[in-house]
Amino acid sequence: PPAKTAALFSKHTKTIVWGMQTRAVQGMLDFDYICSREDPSVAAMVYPFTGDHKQKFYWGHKEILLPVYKNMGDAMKKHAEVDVLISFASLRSAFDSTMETMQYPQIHTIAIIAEGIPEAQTRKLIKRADEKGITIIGPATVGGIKPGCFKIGNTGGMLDNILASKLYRPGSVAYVSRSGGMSNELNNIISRTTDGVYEGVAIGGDRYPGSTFMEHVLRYQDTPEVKMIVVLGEIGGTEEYKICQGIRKGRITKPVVCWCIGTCATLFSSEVQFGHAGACANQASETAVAKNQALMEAGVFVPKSFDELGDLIKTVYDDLVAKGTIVPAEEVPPPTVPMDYSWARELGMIRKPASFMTSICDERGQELLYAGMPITEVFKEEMGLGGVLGLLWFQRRLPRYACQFIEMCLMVTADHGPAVSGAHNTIVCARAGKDLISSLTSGLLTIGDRFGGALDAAAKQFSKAFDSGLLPMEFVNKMKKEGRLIMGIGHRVKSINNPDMRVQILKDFVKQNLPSTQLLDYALEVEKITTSKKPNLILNVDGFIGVAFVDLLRTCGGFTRDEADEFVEIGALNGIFVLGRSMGFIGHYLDQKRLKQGLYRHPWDDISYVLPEHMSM
Ligand code: Q5B
Repeated sequence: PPAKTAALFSKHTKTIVWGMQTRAVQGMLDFDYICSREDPSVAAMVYPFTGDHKQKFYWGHKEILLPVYKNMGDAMKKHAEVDVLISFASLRSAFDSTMETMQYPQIHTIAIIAEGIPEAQTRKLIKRADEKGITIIGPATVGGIKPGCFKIGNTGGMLDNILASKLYRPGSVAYVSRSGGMSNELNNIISRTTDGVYEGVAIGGDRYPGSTFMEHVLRYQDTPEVKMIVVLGEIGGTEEYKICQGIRKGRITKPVVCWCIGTCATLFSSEVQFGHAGACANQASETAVAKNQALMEAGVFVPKSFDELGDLIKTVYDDLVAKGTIVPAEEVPPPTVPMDYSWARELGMIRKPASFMTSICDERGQELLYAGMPITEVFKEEMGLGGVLGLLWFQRRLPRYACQFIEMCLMVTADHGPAVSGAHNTIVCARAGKDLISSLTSGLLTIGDRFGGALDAAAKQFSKAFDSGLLPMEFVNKMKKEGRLIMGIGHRVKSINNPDMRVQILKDFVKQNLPSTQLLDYALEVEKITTSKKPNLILNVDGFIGVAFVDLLRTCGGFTRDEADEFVEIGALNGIFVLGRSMGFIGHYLDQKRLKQGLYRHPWDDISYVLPEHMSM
C-alpha cells in the first residue's frame, strides 16, 4: 500500500468540508487569517441536500464566497488542489460518504467528526484507508490543529481561546490525545509551559480510532520542527504500550511526556466505562495505572497525577531550551480579526443604534410579553380580546368596561351584509379565483371616508367643534358653509325611521358604563339637527364609535389629554372598523368558496353605457 503522508497539513493545505457547518468553516477561516495564511484553507463545501450555490463568509474584514456543491465528484474535480476532507456527516451517512471520498486519489487525510459510527463500519473504513495510504483522524473527534497552518473544524474553540493559547504560530511541542475536549486543555497547558504547540491531534474516543497514537507519535518523531511529544492517553486499549516498544527499539528518540487518564478506575470494585466508547479496561494491562507504570519504565516522562502534567512538560521543555535543542522564536503579534457582531454584543462590548424601535410586544424571552405583560397573565386575568387590544394598541391595561366596549365595537362592525363596498370587493375577488389574503385586502382597501373609515375623521371634527365651544347648530352650519360633509353622519339604508340597532346597542352600554359621554351627547344634538333635514343623516356606526371612543380615552383615567388626542390623530379608531370588518370579509370569502361561486361578471343591463356619439372627421 502507498505510504501515508507524514506532514498532514501545511500553510497551503486546502480542504473540502462535507456538511453545512457554516460556523465551523468560519472558525477555520478566522484561524487561517490570524495565522497569516495567504488564502482560506476551505476550498469548498459539499452538501447533498441543496443545489450548487455559493455561501458567504468573512475573510478578515472582507466578505468572500465559497462554493457549495451537491456532488462530491464535482467538488473534487473543480478543486484538484484539495487533499484533506473534513466530514461533518452524521453517523448514518459518514460511512458511505467517507468510502466515496476515498475514491478520489487527491485525498490523503480525512477527519471524521461523527460519533456513534458502528465499529464494523469504522473497521472497514480503516482497512480501506490503509490500502489507499490515507490518514483518518476520528471518528468521534473534534479533529486537530497545526498552528500557523490548518485547523480541523471546531478544534481549539473560539478565536479568543486560540489567541490565548497562541495557536496562530507554531511552537516545538506536538501532542496526541484521544479526547477533543482534553486537547483544548493541552493547548492551554502547552502554551503556558512551553513555546507552544507545533501540532495536536485528537484521535477520538472510539474503540477503533481511524489513526492511532503511535502513527501520530511517529509522524512527530520524523518531523524536525517537533522537539518534544506529549501524549494524553486514557484507560482502555493497549496503544500506549506501542509507544513503550517504539522507545525501547530506538524508533522514538524525542522526549515523550505522557499521562493516561482514568487512574481512579482502580478505586472501583467493578469495571468502569468512562465517557468514550473505548474508555474501559477489559484487562489489567488496559488500566491507566498499569499503562502509566509501563510508560515510566520505558523512559517516558510520566507525572504523578494529571495536575502535575504541566509542570513536567515545563521541566522537559526548559531542559531542551537549556541544551539549545529549542530556541524559542520571537513573538510576532497576529493580525486582528474583527469580532463577530453577535458575540461582541453578547459580551456587552459594543452598542449600535437600533434600526427600529418597538414598545408593544417582546417575544425574545421565555414568555411572550404584550406591552410588558406576560401572556399567561393575560389569560389568567381573562382580559379578552378588548384587553389584548388595549395592551397592543394603547400600551395600557384598560378598565374592564373599556375592554367590553372595544369587544362590542368589534362585534357590531363584524359584518353588514354582502352589499357594502368592502364585502362586495371581497366577493368579486374570491370569485375571480383569488386567495383569502388577496380577497380580504381587496375588501379592506375600500375602507375610507365614505365607507367604514370615518371614525377618526368624525372623532376629530366633533372634538374640534366641541372643544372650541361651537354650538351644535353652529357646527352644522359651518360645515355646510364650507361645503364639507360631517364625518360619521348619514347612512345609505339606515335612518330615524329604520334605526341602526348596532348604534342602539352601543349607546345603551356607553350610557351605563362610561364615566362621561360629553362628546357623544354633543354628537347626538348634531344628529337631531341633521335628521331634521333628512331622516338618513343619523349618527352612523362610524360616527358613534368615533365620538364614544374619544369620551372613553378622555375619561377612563388611563390617558392624558394629549395622549388621547394623539391616538385619534394617528388613526387608532379606524383600526376598530378594519379589525372588526375583517371578520366579515373573511366570512364572505369562505362563503363564496364553499358555495363554489364562479367568476363574477357584472350584467350589461346594470350598466349605463354613456359613450360620446361617433363623430366623423
Ligand atoms: N349629506 C354615508 O350618503 C354617505 C352628509 C350630508 C352633511 C353628511 C354620506 C357620507 C359621511 C361619511 C360617513 C360612514 C355616503 C358611513 C359605513 C358603514 C356601514 C355601511 C353600510 C357598514 C351616505 C344626500 C344629501 C346631500 C348631502 C347630504 C349626506 N351626508 N350632509 N353631512 N355627512 N357621510 N361614512 O345616502 O342637499 O341633497 O345635496 O358621506 O360617515 O360606511 O351599511 O352601508 O356597516 O357597512 O349617498 O354602515 O352620508 O347621501 O351623498 O346622496 O347625500 O345629504 O350633502 O345633500 P348618501 P348623499 P343635498 S357608515
